[in-house]
Amino acid sequence: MAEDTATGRVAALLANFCWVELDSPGPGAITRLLCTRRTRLGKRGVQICSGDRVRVEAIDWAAARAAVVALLPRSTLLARPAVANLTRVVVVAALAEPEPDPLQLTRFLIAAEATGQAVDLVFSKADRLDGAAVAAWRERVQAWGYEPIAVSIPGGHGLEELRARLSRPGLAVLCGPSGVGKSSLLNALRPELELRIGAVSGRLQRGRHTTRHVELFALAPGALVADSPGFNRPLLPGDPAGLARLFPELRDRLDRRSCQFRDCLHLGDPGCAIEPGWPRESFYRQCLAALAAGSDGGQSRCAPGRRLEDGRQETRLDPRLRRGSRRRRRQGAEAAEPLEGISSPDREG
Ligand SMILES: Nc1nc2c(ncn2[C@@H]2O[C@H](COP(=O)(O)OP(=O)(O)OP(=O)(O)O)[C@@H](O)[C@H]2O)c(=O)[nH]1
Ligand SMILES: [Mg+2]
Ligand SMILES: [Zn+2]
Repeated sequence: MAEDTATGRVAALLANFCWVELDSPGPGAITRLLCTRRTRLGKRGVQICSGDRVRVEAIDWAAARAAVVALLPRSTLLARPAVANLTRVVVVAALAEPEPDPLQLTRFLIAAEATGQAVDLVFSKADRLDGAAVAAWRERVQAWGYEPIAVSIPGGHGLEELRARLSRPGLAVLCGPSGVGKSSLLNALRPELELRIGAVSGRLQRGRHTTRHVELFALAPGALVADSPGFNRPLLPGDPAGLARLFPELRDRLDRRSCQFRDCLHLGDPGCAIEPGWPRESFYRQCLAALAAGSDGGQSRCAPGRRLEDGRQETRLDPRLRRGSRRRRRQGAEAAEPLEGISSPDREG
């Protein structure tokens, strides 16, 4: 490989810059480069996400800087938090502070299932409820098709089980509302990370949006974990007919028996394989209604990147976009122009 080009993985996105973790160390054992980038790669509108594999050029090894020039093909994509090439989604819900909201939790799980990757459910702050209440939540989500890991950081419960799950090769993404303890979990698993955490506050005991961008960390050889900013309302995937298959408890039944009509929405129609009265039925109906009302589009701002999967080709960056302006370069990595593209939605409530 020529000296001024290399490949690596986007470990974190700042406003106009990203950190790229190199596939193999460069001169001086450099493993990370601070790279200029634009939120869109070239005219096709492809946006870089954390987790993306990229090619960098114009490397200044002494300054550990370079420019991202191409996006390598993606295998998977989570729309929000925007993470590419993930292999596992870990949905984190607190058992208290903030109290679990089963409809919101269902939306997080739907978004996770839509990636087609492994999905785990973690109940955090198990120390805040008594054993019977924790068991009640466990049974509730078992009926949804999930075997949750209940974790208490003060008591150390569940942490080793979580570590084992996250140490499998691949890229796992922690996601969930603000204040549920995602960064705290990573600190408990790897104290030297010293990630910023924030107290919950207010009547609803909401978090304070402490984590501001997605960042990848190594937990074991070949095992990366992404911390992400909390948010409240994941979008639903756009296709109403596909929604049922994102509920594991329905998917199992639909695998065994099919409905009389191929486009069945499982709302009590004749010949439907799904018996009415299942535990998450009202959430399913609310999600369908939201899709029908058009209040949910599910279209990821990162979605154009999917096109790469067909082409299996690098997407070259328009040369005019390779470098930020001189003004921005002088300002340094943190003080860039207002957030655009995929960085901004993660900052909403
Ligand atoms: N009692 C208790 N508190 C916890 C536990 N885990 C985290 N917390 C507290 O929950 C609060 C929020 O923790 P964070 O780790 O900042 O939450 P987060 O999910 O990363 O939040 P955002 O970055 O805003 O998305 C902090 O006050 C933590 O101390 C736990 O197991 N038990
Ligand atoms: Mg956090
Ligand atoms: Zn049906």
